[in-house]
Amino acid sequence: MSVAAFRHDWTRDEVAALFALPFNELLHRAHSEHRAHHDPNAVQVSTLLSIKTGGCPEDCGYCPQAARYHTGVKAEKLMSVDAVVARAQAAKHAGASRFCMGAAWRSPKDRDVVKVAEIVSAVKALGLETCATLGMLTDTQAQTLKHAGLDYYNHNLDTAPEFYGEIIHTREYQDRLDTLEHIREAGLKTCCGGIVGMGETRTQRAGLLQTLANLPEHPQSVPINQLVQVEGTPLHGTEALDPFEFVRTIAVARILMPASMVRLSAGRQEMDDAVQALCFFAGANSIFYGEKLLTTGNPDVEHDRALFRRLDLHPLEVIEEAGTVHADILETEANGCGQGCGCSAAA
Ligand code: SAM
Ligand code: DTB
Ligand code: SF4
Repeated sequence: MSVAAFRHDWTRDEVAALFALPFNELLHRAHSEHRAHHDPNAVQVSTLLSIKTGGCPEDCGYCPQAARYHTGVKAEKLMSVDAVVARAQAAKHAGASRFCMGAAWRSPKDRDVVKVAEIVSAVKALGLETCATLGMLTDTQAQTLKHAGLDYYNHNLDTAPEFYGEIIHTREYQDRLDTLEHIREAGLKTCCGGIVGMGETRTQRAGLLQTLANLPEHPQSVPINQLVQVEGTPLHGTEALDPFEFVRTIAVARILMPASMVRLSAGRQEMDDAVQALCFFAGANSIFYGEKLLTTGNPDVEHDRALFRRLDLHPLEVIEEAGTVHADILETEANGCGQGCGCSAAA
């Protein structure tokens, strides 16, 4: 099916009906969709870096970087180009193909965007895909980042429209939709998803996925985060989501947005390996790799390498415009010669 033929007119009832399928039926449908559009054994690997940490004026109820909550996160200024490049180089060496840079801004000033554009160009020159998440952008800011070589912009809708006002009071859902439009119009690829486990109902989880699937284009990348509960944030202490409900959310995202990369995003450190395996079967094909997300923990690199080996997964290779392919260091170090045969010969 061509991308143009994908549906953008899902009703809430239709999405809710997918959530309500018997678990095995849902996973069968999601996995079949997954296989039709993706290599079921390939997982795209991104590394995150917080390039400007904490001190954010927004009040997102989940976020440890909001200045108003006492979470122990120390506010730090925007990192220098050299410092970010050193971290990007290390991420590439460890096997990441995409480098995602996050900043705790409500919306960057034009002079901030100029500095981030310089960082983006330097990271791109390493041969990595680039992604940034800096808050709300104007149309011209989005264009500046595109010209600098930015591939993806991450801007999450986070939850269903009707639940948004219970989690965030300092901006509107429409503000997010407006930035997403600026991103698309600038020709950037969209990375847009949300968080589950914030006390929302299943209907509201369906509402998030319905909104994402009904955007004018499916986001090329759809991060599904499980709430990382941080002491000091209003959502700390929220009742944990049943892990199978998280798997269902991944499966429904895969069915609604068949060609998108669905990222098993924040929350993996708190998740069993078996649940992660179910997520990969249900259609997740992207992860954050590296010990840290922005301010909270992620599984350590050795653990993820072992998980890839145990599940026979391999990192997705990225064909660059110039025609070169990223060195598959994750696989090389895990499997010896890099041919995926599991031998112990050096590469
Ligand atoms: N300030 C920018 C913004 O809000 O768009 C960019 C950074 S913000 C930290 C990026 C995303 O991280 C949020 O949209 C949210 O989806 C996710 N996030 C933040 N805190 C989280 C948490 N505790 N658990 C899961 N996801 C979280
Ligand atoms: C996304 O959807 N999840 C990432 C990334 N995009 C920027 C962020 C997760 C943050 C988890 C909390 C933290 O580490 O501060
Ligand atoms: Fe600020 Fe982004 Fe955190 Fe909200 S999610 S408080 S906008 S850093």
